[in-house]
Amino acid sequence: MKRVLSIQDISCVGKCSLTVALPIISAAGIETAILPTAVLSTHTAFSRFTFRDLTDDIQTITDHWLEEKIVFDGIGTGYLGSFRQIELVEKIFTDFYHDGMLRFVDPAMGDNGKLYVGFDEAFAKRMGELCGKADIIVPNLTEAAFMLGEKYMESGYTADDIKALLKRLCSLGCPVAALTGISLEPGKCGVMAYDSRTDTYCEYYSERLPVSFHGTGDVFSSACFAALMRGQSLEKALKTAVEYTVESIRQTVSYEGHNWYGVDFESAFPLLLKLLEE
Ligand code: PXL
Repeated sequence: MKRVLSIQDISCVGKCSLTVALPIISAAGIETAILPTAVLSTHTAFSRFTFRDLTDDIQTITDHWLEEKIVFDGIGTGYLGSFRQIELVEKIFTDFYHDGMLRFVDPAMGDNGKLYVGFDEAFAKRMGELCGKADIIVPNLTEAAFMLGEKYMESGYTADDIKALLKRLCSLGCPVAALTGISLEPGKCGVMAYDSRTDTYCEYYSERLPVSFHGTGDVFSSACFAALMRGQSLEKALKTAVEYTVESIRQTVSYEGHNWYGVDFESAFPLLLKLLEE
């Protein structure tokens, strides 16, 4: 069985970060070790939340793992709360690196043209440096713009605009970049990726649902990371992650009493398992 490490916060209620990554990657049949960077009562889109920083525990935990000679086939990161945490993740990438280990970075920092509460442009630039040390990154258009210090493209962009943006993302230093939340025609939404090693692009689009939910980026990145670790090609992994995310949103809206803070990714597990067999 493959073993991965997921590094991000635990938002106790809110369906994002580790409470999404752990169940999704585990359901994909992959042993999922976790390194919680902070514990929050909820994610930061709630009007109030508690926050316990675990930065000082990170290195004592990873030192123990090194002592135990624990090996990971992949390391995935999501929301990170500080410059120091980014620095510690870079050290983990170095300390645990071995040939073939996948470093997957979701620079979870913002959406819809805005950074989440607590982040600024300097932090986004620093996250860009972490992206340069990854094997694959999966920003949305907001995160890409802030990391590169560019203007956010809300709409009206072309496929060529996205292709050029993907090349600029790879110039951060990562061989592969995938941009999420791309809509090139009405009613469709998906992802386009660029592999700078082969100078090739791939893309996958599905139905664009007329709703927006928190946590969908984390659902996408967890499923994409899991699919790659299961050995799917980049192209297949994008399809798996997009279709699973869309189905999670469909499941959420099909239930009248659904919450606003996250999607029902749990109800879409049967589809995830099917997609992973393709
Ligand atoms: O979904 C990304 C995310 C993760 N963790 C925390 C967040 C958010 C988004 O707002 O607040 C704490």
